[in-house]
Amino acid sequence: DHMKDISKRFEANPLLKPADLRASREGLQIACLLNPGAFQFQGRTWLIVRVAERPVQKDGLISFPVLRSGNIQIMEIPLDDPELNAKDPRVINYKGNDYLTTLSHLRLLCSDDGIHFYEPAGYPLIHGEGTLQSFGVEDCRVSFLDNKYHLTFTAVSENGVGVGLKTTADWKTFKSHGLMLPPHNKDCAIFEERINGYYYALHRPSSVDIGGNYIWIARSPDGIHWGDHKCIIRTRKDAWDSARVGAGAAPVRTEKGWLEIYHGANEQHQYCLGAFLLDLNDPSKVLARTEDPIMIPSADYELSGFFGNVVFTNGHIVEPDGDTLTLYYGASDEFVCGARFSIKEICSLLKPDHD
Ligand code: MAN
Repeated sequence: DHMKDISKRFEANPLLKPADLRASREGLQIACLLNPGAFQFQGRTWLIVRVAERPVQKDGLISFPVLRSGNIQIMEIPLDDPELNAKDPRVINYKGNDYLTTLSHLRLLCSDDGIHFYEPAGYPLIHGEGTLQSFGVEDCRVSFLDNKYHLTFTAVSENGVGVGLKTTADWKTFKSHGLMLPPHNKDCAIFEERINGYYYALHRPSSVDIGGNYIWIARSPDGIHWGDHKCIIRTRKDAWDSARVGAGAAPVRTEKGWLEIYHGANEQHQYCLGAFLLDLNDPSKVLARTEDPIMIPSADYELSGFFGNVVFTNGHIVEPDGDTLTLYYGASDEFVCGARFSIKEICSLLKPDHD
């Protein structure tokens, strides 16, 4: 196997596990703590983690929470019900309808050293709101531009999986901009600079028939209305990213182009990380892409957990040296972890794209 993992995992991994935080309500327990967005605010490093909760499970039943008018409704289904399919720990199908086994909200954590995170007092939890978020909010990317933090996150409901947008300047009051991109779409990251006057975003629509789980780019004159969609990164046959690809956090500006860290999964649902480079002046042009992954699940907390064999990122910090990328990631869909990369080293592995 020639594939090389170039990450330096934190010795303190996992940084956070479900037992480290308290459930948001009585009767629920935290099943997974995962996929954090990352940002800097008031001189500290912050994570906005996805907290996935479910009721304590009873013998012979599967139970899961759903939001209805701001209240939690618990659904309970006998495990031997012939109309139940509960093979995937993340999603179930009952009577032809899909549900999530857990309900996610977003929670803020902060730290002085980027390693030890705690819950600061006085910041709200971000719960799903309304009929387009009744199955929760997940996997938030945070982009800072126009003196505001832009939060793009997965909004899940019986209507589908879409991209929600909120903005905030103080992390205490939020402006909701509703659904930025309709279902089926997720893994959306807004660039942290305008390019030739336009806002840009990476996103990942999915198609059940022709097409697949590919990364697209869109642009917007105002950061609210998006168009000019282009498909830029596709899955590669027989490769580590053969089944799905999706953007991580906002791309990093380098001399050679916009560097994006992305996740790719294969048919066996193994999730690795890779990178690609976009033209600085026209980011819909792909210049290069890594052939092999730059990070592969290998630590025990990445191999087994709620959904094993997964490293997934949607948050990072570029350190003041300009080369160290501190990447925060979800391991096994259960833990929050950290790893460091050299941006130069990632760039040295990029190969011109001939897709
Ligand atoms: C997939 C997984 C789940 C997630 C749903 C909805 O099934 O990533 O963890 O809850 O999509 O986004």
